[in-house]
Amino acid sequence: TDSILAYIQKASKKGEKLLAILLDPDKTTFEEIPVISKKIETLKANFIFVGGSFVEKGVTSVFVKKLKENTQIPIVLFPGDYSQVTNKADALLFLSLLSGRNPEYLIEQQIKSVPFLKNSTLEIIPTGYILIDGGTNSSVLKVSKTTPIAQNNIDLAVSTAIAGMYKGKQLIYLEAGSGAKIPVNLDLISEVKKNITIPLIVGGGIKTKEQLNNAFKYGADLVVIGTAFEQNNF
Ligand code: 1GP
Repeated sequence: TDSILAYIQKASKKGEKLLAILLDPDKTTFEEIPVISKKIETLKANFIFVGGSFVEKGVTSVFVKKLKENTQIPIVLFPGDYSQVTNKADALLFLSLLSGRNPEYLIEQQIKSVPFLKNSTLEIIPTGYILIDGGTNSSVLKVSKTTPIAQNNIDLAVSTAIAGMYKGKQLIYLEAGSGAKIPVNLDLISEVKKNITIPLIVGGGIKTKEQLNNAFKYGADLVVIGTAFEQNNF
């Protein structure tokens, strides 16, 4: 079978759009997992992303194990911290916060994950993570202590994405922050998409079907929905 990355690359080439539901183990109880898994299957989501900014050590691995008992949908780790990495998942977005200038999230966290990863079978996907100002002081901003790129600074967003591609990232993730008031603006999505040849993930603050379809239409290959799913809007 295809790796997760190959699957995303193929879909992107064919113009097939992918959906990921983000679950934060900090906000979801183990008891809810069976019902939530059913709901995600009904939505025909392609992936379940698992991660959060404040997840306690050890919780993610139990959480993913329980998810695996309830669904076959591939599980991709989207960790806020290296301590969330677990072998129980299928793949790991190996994130570098390219919009930020905090070495902790450019290289330190990545180094800390290596003693675990070098003995693991997880698929590791180099991902350039770019924060766009979503109009809220999101957890990513608080935790990373970085400044997001302004929604109208399309040139900077594009150059950051291209630099990420040149650095060897296999995916670019445009993030407005979980619970963002303003999702990534559509022109920014389309300009970034036009300028990269690797698949594009978009997430943060997408609350309606219309916003989802627009993100796809303007160039997102994969859209991530967390908060709106938790609030039963999807
Ligand atoms: C956050 O992009 C994801 O990392 C999803 O954001 O919770 O706003 O859907 P939401």
